[in-house]
Amino acid sequence: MGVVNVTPDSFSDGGRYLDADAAIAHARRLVDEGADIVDVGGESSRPGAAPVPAARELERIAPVLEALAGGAVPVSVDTAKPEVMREAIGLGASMINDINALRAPGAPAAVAGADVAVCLMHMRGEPRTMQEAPRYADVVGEVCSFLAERAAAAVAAGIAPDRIVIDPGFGFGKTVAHNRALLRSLDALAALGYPVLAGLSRKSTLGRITGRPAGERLAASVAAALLAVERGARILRVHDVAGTRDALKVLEWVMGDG
Ligand code: HH2
Repeated sequence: MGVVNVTPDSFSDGGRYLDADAAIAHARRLVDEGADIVDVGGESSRPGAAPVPAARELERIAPVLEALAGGAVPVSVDTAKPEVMREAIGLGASMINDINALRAPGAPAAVAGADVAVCLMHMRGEPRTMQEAPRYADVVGEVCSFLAERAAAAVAAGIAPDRIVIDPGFGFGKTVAHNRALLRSLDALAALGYPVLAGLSRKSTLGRITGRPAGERLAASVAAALLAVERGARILRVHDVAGTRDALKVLEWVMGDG
């Protein structure tokens, strides 16, 4: 899954693809590099980010979605707002990627009636404050229970289980130690029975480990992506598709029997 941030303030590429034509060209480049899905977002969720009104978010993503929907790969829309979900589905989105796991009132209903996939992500708190001393007694257990509960709520709202993807939400209300525990135990999430999406690309934990700024975390991101796949991740949300693809080919070569 290649990331297309149509935002002025995303943590690693804010402002680069705010213009619709630049975002569309970037998305097409990611598809050429081997993305199977593109994930289009109009609101940054970096720690401390201010919320964006639904109308602004839609203004940003609509032209990009219109240009890409029905094209070579399915388009996912990264949003937590039911009104944006509904409009995005009307414009041809194939997946709703909700960092809030459909907790907003009306969000399950916005998705239930449409033939789209949904990603339910774990987040502690909200982006504005989520990195203020997050604490867990058992981070893996708590994330698993949360995702199991949100998946059950989605099914109860009429979303078929085979439309659901789950995600531990690396960096969303988590310290470096929490992210490590979750990556180590990703197979526990996979055991819930839903495909697992992992988003570690360029994240600050990788900066803490390597001492590198967001623009220089390609090697660390690719390493984290491979570790996630080995532990059961089925979808990787990444900014750098070409490098990740090459690494996956090597992994497939080692694991395969051809
Ligand atoms: N991470 C980000 C945004 N959306 N969605 C899912 N399902 N999982 C993630 O890990 C995830 C996500 C943050 O990355 P990015 O979009 O590059 O930054 P920003 O939120 O600043 O736009």
